[in-house]
Amino acid sequence: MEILLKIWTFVANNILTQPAFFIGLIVIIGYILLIKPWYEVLAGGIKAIVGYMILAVGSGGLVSNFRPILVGLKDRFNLDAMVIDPYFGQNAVTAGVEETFGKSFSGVMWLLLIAFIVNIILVRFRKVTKLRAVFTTGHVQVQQASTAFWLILFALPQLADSDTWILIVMAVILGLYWAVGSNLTIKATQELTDGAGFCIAHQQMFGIAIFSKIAEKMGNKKGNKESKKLEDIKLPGWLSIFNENMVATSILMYIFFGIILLILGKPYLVEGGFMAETDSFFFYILKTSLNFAVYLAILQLGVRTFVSELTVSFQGISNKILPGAVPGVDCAVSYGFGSPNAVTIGFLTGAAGQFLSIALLILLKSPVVLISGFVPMFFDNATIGVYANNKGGLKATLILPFISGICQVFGSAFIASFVGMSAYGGYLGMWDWAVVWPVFTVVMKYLSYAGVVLVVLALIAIPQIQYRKNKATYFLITDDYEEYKVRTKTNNI
Ligand code: ASC
Repeated sequence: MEILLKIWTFVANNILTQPAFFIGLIVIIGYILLIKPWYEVLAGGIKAIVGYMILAVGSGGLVSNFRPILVGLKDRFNLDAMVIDPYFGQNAVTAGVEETFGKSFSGVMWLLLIAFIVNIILVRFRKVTKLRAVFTTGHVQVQQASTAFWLILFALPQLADSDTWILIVMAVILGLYWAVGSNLTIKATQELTDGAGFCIAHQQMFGIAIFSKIAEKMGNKKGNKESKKLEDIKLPGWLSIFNENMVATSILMYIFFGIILLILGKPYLVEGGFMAETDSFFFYILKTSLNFAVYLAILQLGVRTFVSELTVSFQGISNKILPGAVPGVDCAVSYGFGSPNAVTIGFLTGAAGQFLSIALLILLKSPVVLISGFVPMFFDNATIGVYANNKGGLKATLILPFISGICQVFGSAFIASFVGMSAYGGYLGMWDWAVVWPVFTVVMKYLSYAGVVLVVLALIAIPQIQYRKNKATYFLITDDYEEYKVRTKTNNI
């Protein structure tokens, strides 16, 4: 037993929570199952791992450059505010969970093991469960596990007495959330990527599903010129420079971060060690904001490097061991598809929604004030922007991430103060955790174990409802996307 746990801990630490190696392993297994020659297995594995690592350089660069700038606003205005961001959320759990509940969560590795097995079993029995997605983004699962630990203990404090019971309740609810959430993103992602064969396993899965549905309704209005997709809009004259993503992103980010950096002011930035006294403020702003376009380009290169390997190799897994399964990957993978300008616009309108909501919190003298974190502001809203554009064009890309930003702020302010996390400076803040999990928490708080049963039943019911609404094409969309396209066009399902 001891040795098994050691092996598992090693695998979980080095592979399961490291998406690059997890995806690499999946690609290698997939190619082996497809009986490819060894050198193709090796080459595919390397491209998958390096590609994912490139993506991580891009997303990590964005986070490390821009997170301190946004958080700087809190210090600059001496706000007693919590930050909505996974990093601050995790710190808040570490800082406060022991004090609040008298215990901390040490069972993360067990949770990942059980949840992973549950996920595989649910997909293996897809005929019954209607679930098709395997979660591969372990780093967000760890973040979610610590937040869920707090939320569930808050709702059911009696669970604190038993490590086994808390583990079981968490594994069931989280495992289902992962399987059901990623499954919910399959249709929109297949349609975005023209059948690339993956879906999203991240922190805004319900958000993607809900906003894609709304965008579809917005885009469907016949003769609605504004619902043109961004990639089909060709701006005239000098505005045509915005047709090119790198130029558009650079200019827009220069304005956006330029304003924030001007608000922070040179003295603050010098004192904080961001820049030297002798540096030119103008060039500092220029360099910082252009870095955004640089990291975005790196991120997209990473996606291009590994996605085709994953698509091809996963056929080995879905043909041989897990029929009809699709891998769930990081939301940033979607930035390699559709219009790259949707990434930028989604981020900016999401930011506008967040800033407006924060201003309202301050004006209304809310007992909790929060400040935007970069990860929810960018990764949620850019993702929602990409999906919104694909279904509803420009109008949806402008409106839906804006609404998402509002949900993130008010939802997080509510739940973090309700459960007492705001006192410890942070909350996860991603869309599902600002909207869906607060609902789970309230239901469980007021109905206790009956609430747990209700949440579980609701989660189980979601794929069943999806299936019943589209029986003819539900499995076809992953099994044979070309055939799906033919059928949905001709039958107009
Ligand atoms: C998160 C998180 C990150 C990013 C990354 C996006 O939720 O913790 O580091 O999103 O996964 O690519």
